[in-house]
Amino acid sequence: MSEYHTLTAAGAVDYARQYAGLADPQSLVDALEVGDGNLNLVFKILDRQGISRVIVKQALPYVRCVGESWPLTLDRARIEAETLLIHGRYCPRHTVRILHHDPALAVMIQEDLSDHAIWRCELLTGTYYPHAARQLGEYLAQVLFHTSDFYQPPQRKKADVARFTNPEMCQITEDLFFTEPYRIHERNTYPTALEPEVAALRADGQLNLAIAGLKHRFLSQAEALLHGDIHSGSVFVADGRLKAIDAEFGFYGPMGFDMGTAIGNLLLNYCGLPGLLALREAATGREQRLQDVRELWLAFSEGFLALAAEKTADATLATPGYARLFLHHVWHDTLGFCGTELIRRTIGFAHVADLDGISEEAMRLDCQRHALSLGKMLIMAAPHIGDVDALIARIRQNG
Ligand code: SR1
Ligand code: MG
Repeated sequence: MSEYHTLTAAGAVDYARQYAGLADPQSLVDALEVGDGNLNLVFKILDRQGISRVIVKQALPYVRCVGESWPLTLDRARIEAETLLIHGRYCPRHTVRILHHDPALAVMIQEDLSDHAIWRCELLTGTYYPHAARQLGEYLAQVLFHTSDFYQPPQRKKADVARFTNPEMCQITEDLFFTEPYRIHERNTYPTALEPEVAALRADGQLNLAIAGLKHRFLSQAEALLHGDIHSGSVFVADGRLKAIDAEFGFYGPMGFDMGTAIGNLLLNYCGLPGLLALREAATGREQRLQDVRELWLAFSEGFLALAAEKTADATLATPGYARLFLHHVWHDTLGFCGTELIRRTIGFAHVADLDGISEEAMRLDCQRHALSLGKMLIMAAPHIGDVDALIARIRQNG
C-alpha cells in the first residue's frame, strides 16, 4: 500500500499497468481525465491505438466541484469499492466490475464502459432504452435483498453495518436532502423567481413534519447495503445492458431511499422534457418515463418477493405474507424519498441537467415549479398512494 498522493495522468497509467491485471500492461500509454461528477478524479487509460482499456478512479480529499474549503473523507473510496464488490457478487450483470482497489491511495480500477453511455445524458436527448428501468429494478432487488436481514445471518449483517458506516457521506445526504432545502441556507441555489415557492416549502409545517420522518428513517433504518446515490448519472446503459457505478455514498439504510432516488431522477426528467425536446418528442418521452417508473418498481418488488420466497434465511421473517407487508413500507418510503430528491435537485446545492439544461428561462421556471409541486405532492400523499398505477395516475393529475 502507498501513502496517499493525487495521481497525475502519467501516474494513473503506471498504476493501471501494475494493478489492472491486463495481459499486455505495457500497451497502456496514455490517460485522459474525464471526471465530470462532483467529487473525484476519473482517468480513462488508453492503449497505443487510443482505445480506453480500464478506468482509474481516485477520491480527492475534498469536494471537487467546490474545492479544498469542503474537505471530505478518503474512506469513501474503500466504501465505494467494497460496496460495488458486494453488489457485484449478487448482481454481476448490472454492477461495474472492480479490478483492484487500494484504500490508502483511495484508488480503484474499474472495467471500461466506453461502449455504454450515462443514462442521464441519453434521457436528456430523448434516447430510449426500453430495458433499462427493468434492469435497474432487478439490480436493486438483488443487492437490497441479499444484503438485508432476509438473507444475511444477523451477526454478519451487523458486522457489515459497522464496516459500511459512512458518516461523512451520509451527512452530505442528510444536509442536502432533508435540511437545507427547507431552511434559508447558503448552499441552496435557485432563481429569485422561485422564492415564493421556496418560502412556501419552508413555511409548510405538515411538509416539514413529513421531512423530519423521512430524515429520521434515513438516519436510523439499517435495512440493506444501499448504493446511496443511484441517480441516472450513476447508471451506464447500452443496447440491452445496464451497469451501476459510483457507490461512494453506500451504507446500510432504508431500501426506499435507493428506490426513491432512482424513481426521482426519472421524474426529474419527466418534469424537464417539455423544456428539452420538441412538443411531440417530449410527450413521447414523458410516456416512456411513466412506463419506466412502473417497470422499475414492478421489477424491484416482484424480484424482491421471488427472492424472499426462495431464499429468506430467518425463520420469522419467512412467515407467509411478511415480505409483502415489508414491501408496503418500502413503497411508502420510496414515494417520500422520491419527493425529497425532486425538491433538493431543484432548489438545493446539487442540481441536474434535466432542469438546469433548459435554455429558455420561462420554460425552465415552469419545469422547476412542476418538479417542486410534484415533489411536495409525493411527500404529502405517500401514505395514500397504494400502488404504482395509483402513483402514475397522481403524476398525470399533477401536470
Ligand atoms: C457534495 S456532493 C453533491 C451531490 O453529488 C452526488 O452525486 C450526490 O448526489 C450528492 O448529493
Ligand atoms: Mg456519484
